[in-house]
Amino acid sequence: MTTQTPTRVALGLGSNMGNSRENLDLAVRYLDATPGITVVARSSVYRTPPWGPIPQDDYSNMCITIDTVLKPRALLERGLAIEARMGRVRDQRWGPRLIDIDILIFGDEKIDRDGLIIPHPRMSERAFVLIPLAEIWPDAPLGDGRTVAEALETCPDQDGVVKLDA
Ligand code: A4P
Ligand code: MG
Repeated sequence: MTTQTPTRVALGLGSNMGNSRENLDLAVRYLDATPGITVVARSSVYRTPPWGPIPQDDYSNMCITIDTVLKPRALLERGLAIEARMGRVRDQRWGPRLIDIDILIFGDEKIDRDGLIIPHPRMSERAFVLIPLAEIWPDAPLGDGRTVAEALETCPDQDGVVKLDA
């Protein structure tokens, strides 16, 4: 019998449409219900000012760690399917969204193939990713030799990221 060793993965979740905290909860439940995925830890939820060129409402952001036997591409497909099932419509890049599921770190893999990029290329400058991730996996490798906790030391815009009550 062969057993697959699961890989530790960090996911970033964001929402700024509808009831964003319920949207985050539902996405975590769908992920945990997926065969081959076990949710290991979830961060607090943070209210975060919108990053990027498009004026929009504040986000709720959080991170989770999972153990998974899925391959990166299959995990991406699962995330996209959950986004679609929850009713996400893609129009504007960086625009408002009901739910966004980003693969931040997949073990120590580095991937840049067919539109899938891991580690997530913009995570190391984003307080709304690093602050929640540092709560649950401070030693996570960013792929540039730094850990999440180390990158957070020099990360801008941390003041706007506010932890919400549990
Ligand atoms: N894709 C490639 N690599 C990955 C990966 N590692 N994880 C592809 C997930 N997806 C990945 O994403 C476009 C495509 O990227 C996906 O179909 C997938 O095949 P998208 O979610 O449709 O588009 P997007 O999210 O608008 O683009 P992008 O570049 O992922 O945007 P970001 O960087 O995620 O920014 N402000 C706050 N405060 N909080 C936020 O969460 N999010 C964004 C979106 C903007 N401002 C924000 C937040
Ligand atoms: Mg995205």
